[in-house]
Amino acid sequence: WNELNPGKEYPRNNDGTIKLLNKHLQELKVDILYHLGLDTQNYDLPAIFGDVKFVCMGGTKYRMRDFAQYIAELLDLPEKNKKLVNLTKHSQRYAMYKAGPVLSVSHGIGVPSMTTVLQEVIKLLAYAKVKDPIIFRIGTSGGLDIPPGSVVVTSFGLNGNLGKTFDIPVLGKTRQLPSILDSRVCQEVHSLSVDNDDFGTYIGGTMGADDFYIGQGRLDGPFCDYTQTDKMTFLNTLKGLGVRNIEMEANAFAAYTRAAGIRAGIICVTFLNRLLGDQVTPNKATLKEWQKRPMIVVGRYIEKYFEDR
Ligand code: R2B
Ligand code: URA
Repeated sequence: WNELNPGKEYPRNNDGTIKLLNKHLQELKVDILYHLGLDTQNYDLPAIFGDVKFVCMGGTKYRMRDFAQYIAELLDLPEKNKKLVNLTKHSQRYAMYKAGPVLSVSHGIGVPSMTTVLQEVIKLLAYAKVKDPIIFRIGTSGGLDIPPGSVVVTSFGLNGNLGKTFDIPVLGKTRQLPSILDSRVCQEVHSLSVDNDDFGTYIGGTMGADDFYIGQGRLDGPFCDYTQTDKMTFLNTLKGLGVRNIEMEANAFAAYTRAAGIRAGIICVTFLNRLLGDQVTPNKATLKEWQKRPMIVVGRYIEKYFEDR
């Protein structure tokens, strides 16, 4: 398991609500969720968010608004005819939309931006007394040896040193948190890929890099002191480890959701095949179309969850 969560099971209360593994929180009269622009005193969090079952996170505000709109239509929710409001508008950092039981939250680029909002979302879910939630990341990535436009469902996260951990300095010492995702969620999401989709859906490891350029072995950044051969050796090593795509959050997302004991999945579209190049060349319309693919795949999972109940 790990040091932040030494137990062997998901930390849950008997009713399925989340147990926060931080006893210091009990000393707070009010907890301010600063980046969400919410707090436990001025907002009735159970009334506003208590019915949430799924949280979907992704890089941009626009994409996450589109996703909330898509879910409202898919589940035929009353929100489909309303203008969705950004529930974090007081913070101005991120965006969060609610479509019935689905929260759609932007997280920006990279680990620090993502983990900041993710941790406040985890506290929000606990304060709102949400039961057994599942958190998805729907994102974009560079693929390894699969056609651009493919979807990857992440089976494990990998860091830039090829370890299956998220490494974070805490009080001057680096902790290594395992980057493991719920394998059932991964398999179930993948099983909902459909034969007549016009894209392939793959299961594989995802490297979360701390940089878009040299951190992902690119040759087109402002600095580069390695060769094309070095790059290819590295990408082929990743491929040999079962890595299918590279983005900038997967290992930390897997580690923190696991530390909190919340089931999670990562579903990304690939914008290019990194074995063939570094530049993102498809036009804007194509990229926009491709970004819908993780939404379609996760939408199927959410739709099925409510159909089966
Ligand atoms: C994928 O795309 C972004 C960089 O372009 C980053 O947030 C990621 O993980
Ligand atoms: N996002 C990344 O982090 N890398 C890519 O190659 C494409 C999108």
